[in-house]
Amino acid sequence: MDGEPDLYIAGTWRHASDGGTRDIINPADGSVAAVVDEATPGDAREAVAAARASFDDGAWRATPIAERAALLDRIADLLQRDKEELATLETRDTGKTLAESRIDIDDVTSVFRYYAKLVGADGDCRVVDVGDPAVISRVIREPIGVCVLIAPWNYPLLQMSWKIAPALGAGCTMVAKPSEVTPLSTIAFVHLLEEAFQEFAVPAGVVNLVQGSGAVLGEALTASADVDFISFTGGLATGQTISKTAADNVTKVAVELGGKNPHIVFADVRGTGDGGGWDAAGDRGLTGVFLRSGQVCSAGTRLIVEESIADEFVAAVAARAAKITMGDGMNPASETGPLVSEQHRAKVEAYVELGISEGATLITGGARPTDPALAKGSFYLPTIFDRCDRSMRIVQEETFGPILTVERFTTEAEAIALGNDTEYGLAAGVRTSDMARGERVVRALRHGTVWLNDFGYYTASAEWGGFGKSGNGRELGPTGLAEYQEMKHIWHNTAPTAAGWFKN
Ligand code: TXE
Repeated sequence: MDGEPDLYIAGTWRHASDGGTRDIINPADGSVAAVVDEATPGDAREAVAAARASFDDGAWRATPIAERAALLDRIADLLQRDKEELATLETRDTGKTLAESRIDIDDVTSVFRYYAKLVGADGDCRVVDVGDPAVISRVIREPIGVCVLIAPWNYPLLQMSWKIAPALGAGCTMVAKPSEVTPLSTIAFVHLLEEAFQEFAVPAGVVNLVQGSGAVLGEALTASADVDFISFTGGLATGQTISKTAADNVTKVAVELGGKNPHIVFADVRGTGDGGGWDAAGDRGLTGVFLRSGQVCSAGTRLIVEESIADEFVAAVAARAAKITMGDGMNPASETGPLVSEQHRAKVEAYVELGISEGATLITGGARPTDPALAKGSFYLPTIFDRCDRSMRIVQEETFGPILTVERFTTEAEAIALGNDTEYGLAAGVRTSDMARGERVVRALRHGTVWLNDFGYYTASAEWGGFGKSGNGRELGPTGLAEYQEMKHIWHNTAPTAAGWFKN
């Protein structure tokens, strides 16, 4: 960053081999937040080769599990020590508020703590009875090998931590590539890792870091026969490209590709029962989509409301949406920041134009803010479209911006059908005070996470991932570790005999 080398390959920091750099823009005011090295495909190939050599050397995967667990715990300690620095970088880079960035760093810490415990507790072995007392049969887990970890720009360090923590815990080696839009926190984090690695004498090449354009580096990272596993979080089109490329080498791929997440609200939220009532439902409907200006893969962008309360409910949410305080994430008064870039705002604006042309009713937002203090940033007002239906692209496609669409239903069956009528399937929310109905609906919804009378939460110990085109594979939880492991069945005959099948 800013003249210091930013690529970390085989345990050495270096500049890009062609001297290339990229300006990293602060989306709150359009200023240059930092200048970072931009890797070439050759640099990316070297990073993969370094990870391969380090894995094949065998020293890292032979490290005792307890030591790997202690390393993860140490990384968690250092994350807390450097929390303010990392959170500030995240805010400058993504535009999110400092309060959110601090929560992100706490969440990153929890991920490392969780995998420290899980890895340490994992016996790694299942004994199988094959019906012959002379045979010792066991199934063990081994690290999958060289991993390529590609992260997006909305939760740069958090998404990367969901990959690096289990990969390290499993004994893999890796090449990490953050989004070229938001590499700053990951660069700082790899410096932190280096400090922990020195304390634990981790061999060179276990973690390698390149940053730069995915389109330019993609092939070097995903078409290599030296790569055993690719974990990708990002857009659907990129996930499809990576999956196709990886297929040539039959490389395992796990992809998390976003969502178009329904938030179903039944009329009985008026009650005071378990549903938490009207205000909580409206508040979660608002926060579920406008937190981080909708740049969240699990954002509740489709509000599906029972017809009898729809007018009043939507009016209440819209009134609050219009009062959200936008501003620079470093200003404690800001409730939400800008979109991540000018290009992304242009995409969101195109979706708003589309919604209008498709005949949806714009009831709030639909424009840039007029406050001159926000003129240099890529801000966009919280926007709500009422009277939407499933034929509209704004209801089907991920806009990844502060756009809420409203659909209405009259029966439970209709609500379920609407909730499942998406090619995605990452997350969904259900609001009701009727717990029997709540249980029926959450079970009927085909989504990876379903919240009943809540919205947006996750925890390191529960799996995260999607049905349908939201992706395949899971992150977090025990499955998030298993993705980085191969299973090996060892059949040991302690009293060898000839098979005697062939007579001559
Ligand atoms: O994502 P990309 P973009 C969605 C959201 C957004 C859309 C596009 O709808 O509007 O995706 O965003 C790297 N080979 N999500 O264009 O391109 C890239 O450098 C290898 C959902 O920013 O998918 C970055 O590191 N890598 C999402 C990462 O892929 C490639 C979060 C993601 O970028 C590559 C963000 C290639 N050919 C956006 N091309 C979520 N699931 O949470 C790009 N990359």
